[in-house]
Amino acid sequence: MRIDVVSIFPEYLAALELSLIGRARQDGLLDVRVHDLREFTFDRHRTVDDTPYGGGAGMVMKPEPWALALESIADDAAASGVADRPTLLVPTPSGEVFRQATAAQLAEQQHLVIACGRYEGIDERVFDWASERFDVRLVSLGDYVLNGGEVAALAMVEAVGRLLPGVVGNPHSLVEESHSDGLLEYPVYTKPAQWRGHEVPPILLSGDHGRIASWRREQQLERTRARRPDLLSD
Ligand code: 6GU
Repeated sequence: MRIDVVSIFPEYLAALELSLIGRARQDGLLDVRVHDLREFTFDRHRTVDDTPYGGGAGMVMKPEPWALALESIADDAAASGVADRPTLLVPTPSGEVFRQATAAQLAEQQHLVIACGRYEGIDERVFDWASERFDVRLVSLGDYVLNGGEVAALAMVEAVGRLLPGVVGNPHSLVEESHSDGLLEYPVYTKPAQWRGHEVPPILLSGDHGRIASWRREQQLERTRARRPDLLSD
């Protein structure tokens, strides 16, 4: 899979060189390219923002640098033989919520482009224009506000990247984790069995795999009821 990320803070994305995703890139499983939006400006101050039409607080990202950046990425991908229509992901608190199912859908794509906005957002016309060449999806991490799309881009690349074949060493760990079956994960324990006056639930030491499996399922349901009842009702 190829993922291009466009940002005015490309250094923010340096974390994608670490850990599982960094390894996947080294192994050639994931081709991540980070671009500086300011490379697509031509004035002395490399301006990417301007005041909003209609008034109001803050600044809006100008459309032309985005068009030039996205065009150059789409042209390059087409020239390097990426056949599929790319998906343009736009992290924004006004998007649809990014869920495990979203990550799973995106993991099927050949090419993702993530447009990290700052300030009050990107001129809306960029999304209309881009829909000719991209499947455009505005996506939010949840109901709170971040200062820009970079932290969300990190989350999305990690959530999608770990679903690609070969990225997670033991693919079984993808099956038994929170949200993979619509429930929260069961609690886990390791040695020692007694620790600072707290003990491991004895059933886990019983060796009875059938009873352990049903205990874990009960724990999943109980936690989901307590912490995320919304997952059970919809
Ligand atoms: Cl995706 N972007 C921003 N800027 N804020 C957010 C978010 C995304 N998701 C939650 N808050």
